[in-house]
Amino acid sequence: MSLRIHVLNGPNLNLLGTREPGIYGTLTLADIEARLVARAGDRAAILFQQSNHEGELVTWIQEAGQAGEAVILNAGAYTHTSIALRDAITASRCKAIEVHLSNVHAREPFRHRSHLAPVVRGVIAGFGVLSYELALEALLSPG
Ligand code: CA2
Repeated sequence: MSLRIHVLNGPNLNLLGTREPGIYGTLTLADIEARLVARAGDRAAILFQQSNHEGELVTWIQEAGQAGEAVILNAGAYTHTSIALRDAITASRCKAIEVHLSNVHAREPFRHRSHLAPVVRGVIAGFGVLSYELALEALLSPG
């Protein structure tokens, strides 16, 4: 299996499945990883990580970009605040898709702005774990 896809998760997503099920559902991050690994099958290796630290996410994006490998990125609240993550995507020429479990546009106004959206391939939001799976399919689609 030669294709490697990094799935990077930002702050507080380690709490998934334990709180706020009305917004984020009942699946844990480990459940999401298992769904992606199963869906990818032998089409790609899924490298799944979570960090509460902005700089660690920057480093992982740089590493993926330098390796020419794609990223599915749920940057959590950093989506709405982080110029550093945006610069990392741009500078490393990382092929990234931004995903969100919730429909951020149906929520508070501060969640409507993404610093990442202008520099990623696309944005998928509002479909729970399916947001990640749709991003995976987009990366695996030819053309
Ligand atoms: O909908 C998404 O995936 C978000 O990226 C989730 C972030 C939020 O800041 C974004 O606006 C949208 C929050 C992740 C925190 O996840 C929690 C999970 C369980 C309990 C509390 C927080």
